[in-house]
Amino acid sequence: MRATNLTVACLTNPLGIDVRCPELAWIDEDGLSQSAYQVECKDGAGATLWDTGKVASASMRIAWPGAALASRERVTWRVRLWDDGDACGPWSEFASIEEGLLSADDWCARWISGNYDVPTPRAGALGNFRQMVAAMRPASPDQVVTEPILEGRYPVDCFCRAFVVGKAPVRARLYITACGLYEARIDGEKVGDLCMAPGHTDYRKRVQYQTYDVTAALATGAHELTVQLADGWYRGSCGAWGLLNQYGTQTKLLAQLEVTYADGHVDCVATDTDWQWSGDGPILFADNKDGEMVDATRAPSYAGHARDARHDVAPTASNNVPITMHERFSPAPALAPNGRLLFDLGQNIAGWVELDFDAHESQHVLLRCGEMLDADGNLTLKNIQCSREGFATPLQQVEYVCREGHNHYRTTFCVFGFRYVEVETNVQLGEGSLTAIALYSDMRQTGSFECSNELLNRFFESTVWSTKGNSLDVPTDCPTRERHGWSGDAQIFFETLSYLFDCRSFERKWLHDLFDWQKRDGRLPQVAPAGGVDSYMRFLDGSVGWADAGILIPYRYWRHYGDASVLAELYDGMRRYAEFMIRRCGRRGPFSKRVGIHGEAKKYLVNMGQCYGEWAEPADVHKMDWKDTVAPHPEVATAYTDYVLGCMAQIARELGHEEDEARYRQYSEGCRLAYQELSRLPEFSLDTDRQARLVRPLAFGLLDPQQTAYARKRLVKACESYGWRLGTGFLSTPLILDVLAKYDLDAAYRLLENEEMPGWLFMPKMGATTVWESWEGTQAQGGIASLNHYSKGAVCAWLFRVMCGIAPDGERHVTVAPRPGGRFAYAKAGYESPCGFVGCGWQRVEDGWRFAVEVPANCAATVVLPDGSTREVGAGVHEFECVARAAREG
Ligand code: RAM
Repeated sequence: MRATNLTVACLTNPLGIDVRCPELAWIDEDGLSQSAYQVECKDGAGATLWDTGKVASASMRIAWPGAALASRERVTWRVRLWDDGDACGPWSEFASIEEGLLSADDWCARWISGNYDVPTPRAGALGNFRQMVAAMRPASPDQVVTEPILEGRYPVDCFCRAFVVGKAPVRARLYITACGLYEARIDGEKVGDLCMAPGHTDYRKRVQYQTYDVTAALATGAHELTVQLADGWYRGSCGAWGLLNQYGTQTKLLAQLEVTYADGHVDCVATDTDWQWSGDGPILFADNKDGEMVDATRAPSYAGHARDARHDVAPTASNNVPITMHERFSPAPALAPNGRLLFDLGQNIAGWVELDFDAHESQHVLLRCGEMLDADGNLTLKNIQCSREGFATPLQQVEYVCREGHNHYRTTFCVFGFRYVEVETNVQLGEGSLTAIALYSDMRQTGSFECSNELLNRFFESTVWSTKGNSLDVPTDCPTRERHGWSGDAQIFFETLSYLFDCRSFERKWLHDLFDWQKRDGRLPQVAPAGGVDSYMRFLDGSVGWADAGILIPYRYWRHYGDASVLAELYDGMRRYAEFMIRRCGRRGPFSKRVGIHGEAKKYLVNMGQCYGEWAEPADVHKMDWKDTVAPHPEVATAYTDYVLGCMAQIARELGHEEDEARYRQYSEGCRLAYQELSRLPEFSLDTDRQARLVRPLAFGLLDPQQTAYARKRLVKACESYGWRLGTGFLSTPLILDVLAKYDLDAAYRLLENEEMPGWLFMPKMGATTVWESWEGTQAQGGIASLNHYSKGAVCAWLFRVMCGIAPDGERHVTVAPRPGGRFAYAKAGYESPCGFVGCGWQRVEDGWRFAVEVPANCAATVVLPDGSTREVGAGVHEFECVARAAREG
């Protein structure tokens, strides 16, 4: 038996983390069960730092047993295992850990900026609004940009520092970050493969630095470290209206190159005012959303010097996977009806564009990226743009001026959401000259699914693609219009995400973004990191279903990964949010309508505070108007307060906070009582065709037995009367199949297999390659609707957990309870859990079903078959058959 996939704080061979006592974990291979392990850790010189010796244990992870790691410390470690027969396996390969700079004192570098004055913008929300209306960018998407440098925006800063390496170094590290986006090069070669660094945080509170191993780039001799610095999220456009200067006005850079020699001597090249600077490089304009203007005939002069800058936040490591380049698409161009070149990737992605071609100096290329074609077959950005007279964003365009000879362009400081690229140019661009590159946080894909319904397979793939397109250091709603870290979207999608990808470090980083925002009253936001949120939306911070992410994601993280450390890490903030929820109980606000419930129940009714409610049900089920976001939603808010505080009680119990547990339980139960009373009122009656109204209380167990029985029947009737289409909105769509499957599996499958709008399978039927924001596609919301919005893909968790029955429950154990049904001939799902691969597939046979279940080494599973029979099995592949009731004929 041997250990593979060695990880440190959920990362593989991390370089530059700041976890001083990281957890170590591995996966067992070749064997049934582990009886003991030994972990050995060595320092840089190969001397043993600690050795656990043979430890009789089946655990595949250990808390750091040694002394806390120090700044820059690099160690290697390996594992060997004993199996159930006490046979000792071979040592694993060595894995490594290297700490970054752990304290502010480790930085000798100084923050620097470009040497130009940036006027202080008008402060506050109104300032943002005016700025938005003042619209300093080019007008309509159809207008060719002619002005190279736009008012109020600055070209990319170019910094340069020459240095000499006297003798061959044994180790060289570049520690670097920015308020803005940086790209560093040594002697013209890009350092590392990270993109859009240093990533997205609220830079006023948290700045992430990266660590690069640049030893191989530094032979003895003269070198040049150059860095380009762009606006990025820091002062470039954020949110639907592209608000500027969300975190500051002056972009800044901090870099420290440490070159270590064999004798222990360290040379340090650090940012200071000696660094050369100029603003005359090839990138004249760069904005995350609007694109780039590049003049390839230009090269930076570095004629000036950097200026001293300040930033009072000590940089920290992100301890997260980086944003990197992934899939590449090189389609052949076609001629669009408007006479322009059109490249169709065949897949909607978020990413970059790369061009390779020959041209003469001053020829040009203008390309524009979008998700859809209009009725004539030409590219349109209508569905993703917010526009007003003379202003539209995102532009998602690149204007490129060629140099003589070969031209190579690749996006550096923006990201586009697109399937189509439209090009206007006077150069020859043929097949192979344009490549689109998907860009996303480098999470390992862990989930796969396949079944006999091709549309469902395509919907699943669309969900995977929407996940990729919306994982850019932050889980976003869409990669085009808003690009916000919406807390509601992340909350409803978390379970699906945790099957599809190893999202542990990614989500943990984002939870810090969420709590970075937290207000003194405990409120959590609708969007994190802060920034780009229009002022009229601010009242919706604290909305149930959205802000609840601060409790629901850590809760589900713990449940799914069996790792409670996330709870302990965030508990203070979670508790403050729970108290914020509790304070809304029994109170009324200015827009609260009277709800006629009395006595004890009244104390727990949540009829205060704005919230999104169910949000975005199909228009013929509930047409939203402005009142939906202004008035409280007592039904939704009371339900979520019960559910979230119920989760919080379990968390408090796990962490041993007994008083808290009792308090949250009391409020959770009180809310349930209030909900039952509310459901007896005519205006909140359970006699409704609104599916969400019935799904919610059934999912959260809010009703008394009589009400429950009624609601169950009524829900089936509601589905029936809506033609077995989905009538739920944002919050209940991920819950409806679970609710139905509990007592009427056929009903769940009928809804899943529905191909009409609104329905999941309607999207692939219409050719979608990513998940749409609206059931109606772009027909909804006045035509403004993203085609790359993962939230409706949250149903995929059901495919893993119920349809194929894979439900991780704690370390080294999984329950596998597949529930075949519908018109499916077969289905299979695989999930690379932190303990190894779990698979379950089923196939319809003559009089029932045949199942295959795969359990990873050193794990056990409880297999529950549809006939109710249960078996405990160990590692390996197991096959079962079971006679089933007659399946619904297709
Ligand atoms: C939309 C977003 C998001 C949702 C909010 C309330 O604009 O796209 O999906 O969470 O509104």
